[in-house]
Amino acid sequence: MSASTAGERFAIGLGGNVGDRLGNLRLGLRAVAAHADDLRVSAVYETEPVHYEEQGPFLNACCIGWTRLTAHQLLSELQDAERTAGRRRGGPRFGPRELDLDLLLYGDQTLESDHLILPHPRIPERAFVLVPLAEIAPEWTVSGREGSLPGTVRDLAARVDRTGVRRTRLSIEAR
Ligand code: PH2
Ligand code: MG
Ligand code: MG
Repeated sequence: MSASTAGERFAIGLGGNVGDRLGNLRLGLRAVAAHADDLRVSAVYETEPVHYEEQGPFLNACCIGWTRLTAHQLLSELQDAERTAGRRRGGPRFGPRELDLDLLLYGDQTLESDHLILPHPRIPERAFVLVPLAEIAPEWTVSGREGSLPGTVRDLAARVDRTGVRRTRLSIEAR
């Protein structure tokens, strides 16, 4: 599938800092791949925890692709994969997790429902999202929310503090 065929473009952030971090990211990517065409995957980064610092470092990556699922259907698949990786709800907000699959962008859709906000509200402040995403989708415009200006992923990535975000030689791409 591509821009000329049916479906919508999505961006997903993958992360985790508990258990087999790389294996869990790969599990998450396989779950996404089952519903995606033209999947592109960033490098894997090791990143210092933000928002809640009493936890170990994360592995983070991003992927983009095209899907025929709606945003809510895709979200439900992501949550299934998080559970398959062993993640259970509870624990501190922003705390340790086996696998986190965040739907970051879905076309140019903006929405705010109980379970899903698009674009993901914390994209502009998160180097662990913007640095990998800028590798694969620098031109994608993130619409401004709550009075903030829209900007491309490249522009947002250029402005964010990337301290604590290290590119690794690890890969989660299916070989
Ligand atoms: N996810 C969080 C909280 N903090 N820090 C890093 N470095 N990477 C993450 O994926 C992350 C985080 C909650 O989703
Ligand atoms: Mg998250
Ligand atoms: Mg999440």
